[in-house]
Amino acid sequence: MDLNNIMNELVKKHPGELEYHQAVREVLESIEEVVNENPQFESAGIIERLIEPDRVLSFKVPWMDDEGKVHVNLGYRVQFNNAIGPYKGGLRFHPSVNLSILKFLGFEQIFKNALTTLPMGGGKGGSDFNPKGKSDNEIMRFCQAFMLELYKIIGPETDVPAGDIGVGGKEIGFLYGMYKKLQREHTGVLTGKGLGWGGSLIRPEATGFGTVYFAKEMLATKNETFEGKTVALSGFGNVAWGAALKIEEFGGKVVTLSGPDGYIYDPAGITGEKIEYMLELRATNMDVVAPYAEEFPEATFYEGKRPWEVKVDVALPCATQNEINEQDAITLVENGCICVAEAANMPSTPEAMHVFLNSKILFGPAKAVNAGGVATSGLEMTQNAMKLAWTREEVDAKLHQIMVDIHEACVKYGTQKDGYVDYVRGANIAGFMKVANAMLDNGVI
Ligand code: NDP
Ligand code: 2IT
Repeated sequence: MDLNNIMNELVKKHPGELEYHQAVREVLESIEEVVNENPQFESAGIIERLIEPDRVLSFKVPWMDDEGKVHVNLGYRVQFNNAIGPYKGGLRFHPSVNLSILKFLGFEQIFKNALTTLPMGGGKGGSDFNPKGKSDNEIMRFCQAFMLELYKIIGPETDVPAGDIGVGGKEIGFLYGMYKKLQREHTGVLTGKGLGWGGSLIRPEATGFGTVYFAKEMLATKNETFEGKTVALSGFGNVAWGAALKIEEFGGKVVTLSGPDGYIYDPAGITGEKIEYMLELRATNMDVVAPYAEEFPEATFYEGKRPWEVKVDVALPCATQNEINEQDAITLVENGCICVAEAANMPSTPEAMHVFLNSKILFGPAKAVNAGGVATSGLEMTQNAMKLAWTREEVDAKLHQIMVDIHEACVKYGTQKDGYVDYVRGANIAGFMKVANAMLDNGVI
């Protein structure tokens, strides 16, 4: 495989799509060796077919605000690869959303979903709609307008969207309502649904819980646990919330969270009611964490900064892509951080990732670490198909087992000669082999 040539061609075809190039390059670097060992992949054009989405739907979303003014946003769905199951992946509503970001997310999703062991292909969608400061009625009208286009290409056996940044239970409810009206069917076409209309227990907590289950396995390889460890979290959304709950249960102490305005350092620990306060803060739709320090005076707010300067044992980025740069990574390592597990998608820049890998600390990449979210979406699809609901304990036990299995797959494919586990390589190779073999079996399509 000629990696540089493939990358040059990709960049030429899709100039300026930097996040997409970044995600593809990372995977190709990891799998180069196994591709070279398997000439059947090369002759079947597996790499060239894998790095280009099957199709992209792009549409405009006109909607009316509470004052009667009309706005036009852009909407997308990237159906990347369905070799092992229906397209599956979240919807992101954030002003930064563009095709490059959705293609990077859709591409990552292919391998992440393969790692879950469940039959799901990869996809992603979203809009540059900014939920910040919008009323519930405005969000409802936007979601309805978005679904008026999206419904044409999704379905419970075709493509099953879910939440991501800016899309939680409320938005899924509005989207589902419109889909149901248009298609006149009540099926598992979206995941992250409310418990009363087809949702699964544990789905809201799943990404955060799964992250901590995975990090626990990583720590165990060094005979370590969360007990007594300090943990830095970024973000203050759904994923950060679930992670904080589970870290508290495992005896760790979360000392930071962050938003676009800066970060909070709470040396007393973000526990109990403070974790619930995080959700309240998020629900205000105002994109700020500063009020936390007013509510809990033992905490300090650092404006415009990121939490990676705080001395901690474990770091779990839970906000967004490229939120840890090279200098942040150096600071974390110099401060004695022993484990970084990516709950957000692609939160470390390539330079930061190299710092972590070169210093041989435990480093878990997003597609393995945060796979618990989509895995539980897969469990929601199973429950919908069976038309029954599992208990909290049943779903949690399945999620836990899936994370243990993903960890094992990473160790199997990522252990180096010196015994160091390169989880990036492990996750990329394990996910790739499954998808590539399915593509081979299905012929050139
Ligand atoms: P939420 O919208 O609930 O929270 C996202 C958090 O990140 C918010 O605090 C948000 O603040 C912050 N954030 C977003 N963009 C930026 C930015 N540019 N700079 C600083 N902070 C930012 O989303 P989730 O918790 O669902 O998602 C968090 C991460 O986890 C994302 O990377 C997502 O892709 C990933 N993920 C989510 C899964 C899920 O099931 N929800 C599953 C797997 C991964 P604000 O909105 O104010 O900018
Ligand atoms: O990035 C992700 O894996 C998600 N946002 C969850 C996707 C899903 O379909 O549950």
